[in-house]
Amino acid sequence: MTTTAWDKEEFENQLRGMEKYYHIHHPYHTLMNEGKLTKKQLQGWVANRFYYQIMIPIKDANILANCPDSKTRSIWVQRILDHDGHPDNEGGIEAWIQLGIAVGLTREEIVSLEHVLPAVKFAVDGYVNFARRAEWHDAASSSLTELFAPKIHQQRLDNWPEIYPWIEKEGYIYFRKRLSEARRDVEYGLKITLDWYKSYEQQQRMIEILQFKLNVLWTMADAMYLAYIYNMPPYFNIEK
Ligand code: AHQ
Repeated sequence: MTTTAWDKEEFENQLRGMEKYYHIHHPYHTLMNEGKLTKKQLQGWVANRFYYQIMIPIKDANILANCPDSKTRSIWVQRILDHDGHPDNEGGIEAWIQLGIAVGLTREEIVSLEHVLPAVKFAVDGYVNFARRAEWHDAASSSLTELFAPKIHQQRLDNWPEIYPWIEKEGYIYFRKRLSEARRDVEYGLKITLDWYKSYEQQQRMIEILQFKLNVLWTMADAMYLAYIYNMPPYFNIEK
């Protein structure tokens, strides 16, 4: 029995309906947004998310490598420049390092990746490896968790100065930058997705892909919760 495909409006509504699984609702992020994280717990989040940030351009470069359409590549390439930077803009990776320094980490310990938890690395590598081997529409569509990102960036910009007054102002550069970039990226990513997945079965595949990426983000927060809230980092109970 074939099920009728959703029209584009319903398809977008179905995708937006997955917001309830977004990591803004993860306990680590609700504690963060309520000002209940210690400086160490916030530093742990920034240091671990740095691995996600530096792997995003690698993920996007794999999408470019798999995409045969030059017009699409000419638009998608902006994502790499946004993170790696270019002559007149230092880029999001450097802005994330500024966030790390603003919360009291050193540049060296951020870029060394010494704080990155194994499960965070597995989740991020799972995302990058998915993008490496997936058909490029599937990989491009997996970025659509950013449908929900502007709200989480705005939350940090609105709330942190009051609940974490000790964070230096340079820490906000990344979130301000990402607000407009995420909106622009989502507009193009959504067009690719709504145009590509035509049958009901294809649309269900896209729902699965978005759930996979939601799982990546949720799992990263799970690892940080275990390590920094429950104080149970890997091998915490093993005699050195
Ligand atoms: O800073 C983020 C970012 O650059 C990206 C790229 C995009 C992708 O290609 O998957 N997703 C993403 C996200 C960023 N920040 C996250 C946050 O909570 O700060 C949200 C995340 C996303 O929603 O996928």
